Amino acid sequence: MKKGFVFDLDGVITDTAKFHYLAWKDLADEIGIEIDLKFNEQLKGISRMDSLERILAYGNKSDAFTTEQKEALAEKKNTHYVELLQDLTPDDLLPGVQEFLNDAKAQNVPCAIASASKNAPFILEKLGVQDAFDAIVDPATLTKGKPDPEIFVRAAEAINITPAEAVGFEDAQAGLDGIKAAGMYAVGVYSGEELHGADLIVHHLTDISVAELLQK
Ligand code: B16
Ligand code: MG
Repeated sequence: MKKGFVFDLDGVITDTAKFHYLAWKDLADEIGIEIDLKFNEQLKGISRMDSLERILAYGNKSDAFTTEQKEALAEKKNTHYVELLQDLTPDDLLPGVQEFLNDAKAQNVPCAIASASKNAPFILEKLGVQDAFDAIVDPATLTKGKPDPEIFVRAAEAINITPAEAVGFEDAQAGLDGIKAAGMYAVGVYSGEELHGADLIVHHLTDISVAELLQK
């Protein structure tokens, strides 16, 4: 019997991966590194600085910048990314999300966000669903990023349930690995890339109900 839900944001609640990609691609172009959509899959669920490090390693430029320069590059990408987020509206919620969250609220099932994004509160506000969540883990307070289970354990704690009592939702392999390592029931949200180790795979939240998941 499950008692609460823990959601990843990008790829589960909304698709911000396309904006991350545009902003990273622009920055990578500027420093002479060519990235494509296939490479972008590796950045899903990975923190901003770790994403930058992966791009630099991909272009054999890991040692070409100082820490300060890397911070400035990450900041520049984020400024562009936040510009791209300005036009987000509730229409950008992925299919079934609004209905699922309404249902959870109606049944008093607590919901938390476990996203690597420091922009999560702003994105949820733009989508008009900030009140649907009882907690948002602040990724700045974490010692390790996904696939470490820390963010998921902290999310369960924040809604006063144990990881074993939680259902976690993720679209990225790093996140799914974290959910399983935390000891939660894992729902993989399929977005075109193969996912391994999920207890259940769905295409959209329309494929499952709150009542059904609480029985798991
Ligand atoms: P920010 P999630 C992740 O969101 C994205 O998938 C990943 O591409 C991004 O680098 C990370 O957030 C950090 O985002 O730069 O906004 O802090 O999938 O964990 O919801
Ligand atoms: Mg994600």
